[in-house]
Amino acid sequence: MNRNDAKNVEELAAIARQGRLKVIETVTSSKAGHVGGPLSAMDLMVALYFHQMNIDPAEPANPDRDRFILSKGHCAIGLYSVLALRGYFPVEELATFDHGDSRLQGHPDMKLTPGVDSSTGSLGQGLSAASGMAIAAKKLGKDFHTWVVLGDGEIEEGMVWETVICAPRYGLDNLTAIVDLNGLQQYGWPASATDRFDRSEPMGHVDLPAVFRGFGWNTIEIDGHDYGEILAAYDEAESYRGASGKPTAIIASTIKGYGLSYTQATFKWHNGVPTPEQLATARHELGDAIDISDTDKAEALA
Ligand SMILES: Cc1ncc(C[n+]2csc(CCOP(=O)(O)OP(=O)(O)O)c2C)c(N)n1
Ligand SMILES: [Mg+2]
Repeated sequence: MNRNDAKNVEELAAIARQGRLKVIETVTSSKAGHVGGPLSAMDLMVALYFHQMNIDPAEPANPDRDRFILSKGHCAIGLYSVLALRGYFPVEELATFDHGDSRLQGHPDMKLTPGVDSSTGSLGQGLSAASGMAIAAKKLGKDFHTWVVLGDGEIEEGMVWETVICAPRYGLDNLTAIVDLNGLQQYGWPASATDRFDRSEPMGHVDLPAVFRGFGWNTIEIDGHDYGEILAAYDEAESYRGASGKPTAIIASTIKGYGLSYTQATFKWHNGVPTPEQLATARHELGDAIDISDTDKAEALA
């Protein structure tokens, strides 16, 4: 395994556009799935799978591979699109998404899908599972990094903070938590006086970097759609492994539904099924059938 497949910034951006289009096409054809969260985390996941992580799609169970956990498991179709484009299974298999007999269930299942390292979907659990993997690596003398993507609504779950508190005590500098800070969760603003409360900006009132730092984490803040910043943050997190004695938190500011005009910055596309017209708009905006092996074309589109 190695990082020989590492791509440059323009190639990564082109792959992410294709990944976003796969999300929209798949959700449209399966008539199910989430949109906003997969699109906000797409650049973060593309940079991990196509540049950062020490992985080999031909050996998804290699014990020395880097691990990835999509803790916000409702964004499964985003992960599946990245895994398919990276070669873990045929891109055509995406068409089976959320079918009863598919390997690609609505939430990730580590027993079904090549490349899925942890089953998720019940929010709040992924960081704990990841810290277990990171502890195991330390105890077994294994040389791998465990990466996790969490949602900003998800981190309202108390279990997340149990791991935030204890991971530094285990010296887990081989663990990186990436918070997809898109400012939205499942619902929006109060519709009436009897509505529950404002559910936007779940972490809007919290100084997250200061909180993670206070609990003893290395902390990095980035624009989660800027590949220069993403790659620099990943390199910094990797440089801490075996050196800092602390886990790393990357607080990534993102836009929910990023990359597509009608899904951007609205809770209304947390989930939903595009109409044929909206699918056509996505194909127009994201570029139909970009061949990611065609570097010239990818660069021209960047
Ligand atoms: C324990 C648990 N509670 C509630 C849900 C239902 N749920 C699915 S997605 C979601 C909102 C998540 O928001 P966020 O973490 O911000 O994700 P993103 O914005 O990236 O989609 C909720 C409440 C769940 N899957 N698990
Ligand atoms: Mg969110």
